[in-house]
Amino acid sequence: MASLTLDAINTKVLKCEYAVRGEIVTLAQQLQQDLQANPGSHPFDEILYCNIGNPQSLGQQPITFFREVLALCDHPSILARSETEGLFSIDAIKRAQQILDQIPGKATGAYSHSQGIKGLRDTIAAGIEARDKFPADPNDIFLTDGASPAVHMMMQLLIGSEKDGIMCPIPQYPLYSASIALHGGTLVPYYLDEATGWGLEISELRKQLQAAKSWGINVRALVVINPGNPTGQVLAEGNQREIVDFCKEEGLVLLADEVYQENVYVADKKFHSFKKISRSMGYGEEDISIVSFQSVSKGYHGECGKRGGYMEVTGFRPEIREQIYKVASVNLCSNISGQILASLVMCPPKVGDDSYGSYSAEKDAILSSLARRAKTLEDALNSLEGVKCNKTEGAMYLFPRIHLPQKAIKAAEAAKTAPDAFYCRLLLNATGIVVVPGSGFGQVTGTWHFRCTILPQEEKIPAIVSRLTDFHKGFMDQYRD
Ligand code: DCS
Repeated sequence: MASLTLDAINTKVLKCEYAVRGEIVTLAQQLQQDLQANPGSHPFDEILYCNIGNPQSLGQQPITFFREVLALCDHPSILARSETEGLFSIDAIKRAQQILDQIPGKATGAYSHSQGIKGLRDTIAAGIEARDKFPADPNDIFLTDGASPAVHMMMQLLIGSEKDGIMCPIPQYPLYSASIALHGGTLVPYYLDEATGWGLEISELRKQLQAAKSWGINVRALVVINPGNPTGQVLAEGNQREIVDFCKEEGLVLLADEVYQENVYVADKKFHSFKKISRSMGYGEEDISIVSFQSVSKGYHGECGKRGGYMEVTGFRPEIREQIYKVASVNLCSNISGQILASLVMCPPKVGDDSYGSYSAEKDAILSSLARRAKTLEDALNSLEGVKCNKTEGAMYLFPRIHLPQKAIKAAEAAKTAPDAFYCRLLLNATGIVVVPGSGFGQVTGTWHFRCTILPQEEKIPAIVSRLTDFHKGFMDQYRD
């Protein structure tokens, strides 16, 4: 046996947990192998992965325009062929040419500037300006391999020891708890209020900040995920203003996770970036530090595997910016396909462009289908005994609360597992549906939840609803107190 033992490795790695790909998913993979080897070996014929926000793995098709541009950039010799004009849309050809002209040597196989290709950052800044109606500076953009490395980079910058605290919502997307653990900081929780649709109360922020200070924690930043993961709420503008004021007064960096900015499904809510809100309040660079995270993985495009994203970093002193640049440069640069996609996401075809019709039809079909799926699943969950599910206003998830009977909680204890994990495991074994226990995201002690994505293709939703309903009825019949 090799000599390295668990007690010799970094304890921060041992402490770090990431439930979205945790034990329930490992079990699902085993069941899938069983099904392949022995069809009919389980009471279902396929595994339905509702555990991860990975739309294309469940059949969502990529946006044609985006892939045309990517293909042309990656194999520019196609641009010289006479038949290309018949095969690709005119604006995709034009955009690919423009992008290639912005890349030194027209080489997508070369390293770029550590913040990303300047021309692409110009496009992204223009896209942010068009979205927010406030100026954006291409030098504030750091292109990254998805939002995850950007979050890690900021944690690396902000956390020196366990005395450094980062305020995070509970429930939260476990990238935050995991990266705080990996960097050895302290997660300072603030609880979202389930009873008010996962409301974010400033009084709760104040209370938790004071508590952390009293333990000697230096709180450096506040994470806000808007639209929320796993909770699906979209913040009201007034609430965002209060959050901006809170960060400004307390001198906290506002880490604004805005990766679901395109995923809003309700007419009475709109996405507003925190930078726009703060600028509209008259605050400038000197008043507040904001980092906005964006990704190509989410929205209507769902290009998770391409690993593209950026952070827009505003309100930092030049000497801190240099340090961020240094950290970015240690990674050399993010991948070029992801960089190109980030520029396309922030600057898609416009009215009058050749691709506009197909682009907007594809986008609208995906977003309106997601909204219908969310509503159908939410209604189904709310019809179950002891289940209460807030509305999915945005993002890609439902996070229902399950009131588990004492008998089920005792059975979970006997099985040495958390009650919500117990429920999720039985659900998987009975139906093939993979969801993530609420404990992976954090929840008020004594309450139990699970997270289910709204991503399975629409024609699969009725089967999911009926399997889930049958399972839940059976579960309650077995465990009702
Ligand atoms: N921020 C939030 C709120 C996310 O939900 C995710 C991914 C990320 C950042 C990071 O994504 P990228 O690195 O791909 O840009 N969401 C995970 C989830 O909950 N399910 O799938 C992945």
